Amino acid sequence: MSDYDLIVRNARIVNEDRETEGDIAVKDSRITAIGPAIRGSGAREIDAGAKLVLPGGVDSHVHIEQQSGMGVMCADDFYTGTVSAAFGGTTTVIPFAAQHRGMSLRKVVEEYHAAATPKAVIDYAFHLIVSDPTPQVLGQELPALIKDGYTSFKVYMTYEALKLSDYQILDVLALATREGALVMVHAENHDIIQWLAHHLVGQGHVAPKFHAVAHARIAEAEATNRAIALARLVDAPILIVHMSEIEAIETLRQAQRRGLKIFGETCPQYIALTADELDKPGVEGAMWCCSPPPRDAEAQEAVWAALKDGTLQTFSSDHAPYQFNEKGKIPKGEKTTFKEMANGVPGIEIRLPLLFSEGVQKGRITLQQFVALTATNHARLYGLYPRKGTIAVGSDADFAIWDADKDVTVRWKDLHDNVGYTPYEGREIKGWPITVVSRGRVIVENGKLHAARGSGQFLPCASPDSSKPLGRATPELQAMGRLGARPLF
Ligand code: DUC
Ligand code: ZN
Ligand code: ZN
Repeated sequence: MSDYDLIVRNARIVNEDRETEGDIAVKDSRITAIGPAIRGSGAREIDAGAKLVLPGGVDSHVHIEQQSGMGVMCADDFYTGTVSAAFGGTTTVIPFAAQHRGMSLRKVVEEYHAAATPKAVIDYAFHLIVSDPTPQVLGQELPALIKDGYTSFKVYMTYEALKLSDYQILDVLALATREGALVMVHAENHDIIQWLAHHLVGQGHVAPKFHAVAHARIAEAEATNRAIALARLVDAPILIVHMSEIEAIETLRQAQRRGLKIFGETCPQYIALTADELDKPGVEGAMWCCSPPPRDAEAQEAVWAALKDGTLQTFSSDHAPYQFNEKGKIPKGEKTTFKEMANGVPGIEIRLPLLFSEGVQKGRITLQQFVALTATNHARLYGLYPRKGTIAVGSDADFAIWDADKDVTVRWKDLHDNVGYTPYEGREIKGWPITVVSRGRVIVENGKLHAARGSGQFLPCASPDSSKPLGRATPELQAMGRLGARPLF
């Protein structure tokens, strides 16, 4: 009879705050001991050969088996999406349960569970997308869902079918502040985009490259500033997702310097792609179309600076998988205008290797920052820490052994998603996770999957650390109170 289920020996263990050398012992899915030369035996023992062992990635922005606002279904279901994540060293995903107008959020959540339960191979939580904040949703459904472990929701400032008015966003922010949830904001000014697009299309400029023109930088900068103002009014913690743009990032940095609980996320496409990629013959550029769009080298440098100085807390994939065909990216084939293309790029598998290669190997960020940006900060912000996001006694045994010297030329045929292309085809990457462990199960080894469909578990989230203390009376709310108005929350 072994003492442990698994022992990984001779590991270089890196957490967000320190690096140690030693062994990791696992029993009943959790880490039960960490230290030099752990005594006792494991039913399975792996010699890490002094290789890096990093926390399993937590990808807190993925779209899986979701219908987009434009009605296009993702190419990845909960099986292919989570398998692809696992091969890239990610052991937890937080996809969206997306409400479309007229739907009950409770019903939406049930449907996403029905889709994920039989298929997911790694653990998952859910954010909610709130597109219809009716009195029923605000008064009953959301407070009850927060108590049940859905403690983060995304609101959109653009996309016709999803966007909320500032008034509606304030309703959602006030509720989040009161109930202990984190609101994720897609910050782009809808009218700027619509106005530019209208004039571009009117002049016949419909090719994919004009998507990047219509989704102007100033649209992101303005909406970021406005989202922060709305959050300030009610002292709500927010996270601005997929940040790509210099001025918006600087606005975020200044808000944080003022002590506001405003967080920021960026994604692989904003460090590794530029708008030039959309400039291809015909509609081919649609493969690089996402919102906000990739920008330019100067914006990439601003993103790197913000990853390094801590302005951006999370590096997520925003995996939005659409095949390059009429059911996906280009609903009207060669006739598809940039306004009709499905928005989003795949990246769930490449997220960690790309940041490792471009960030750690090239000296732009440290290994500890890499761990914080890909795992620990996600777990903290979304109420999964310390169960996820760290290699520590008592935490779930989620980690990956990395071969930091492995050279990989990215080819879609070697990835595990169902998209049919990767925007990173032909990129050279140095460093890849070679053995992946999820709750003590060795789920990826020697290029093979060893996890059954449906073996991933749902993770209810606690209220995020960021939401405490809640609802500090802001000057505006205090002024209302002084004049005799009832507290709003
Ligand atoms: N933009 C989003 O807001 N979501 C999915 C993909 C994208 O490009
Ligand atoms: Zn978005
Ligand atoms: Zn997204």
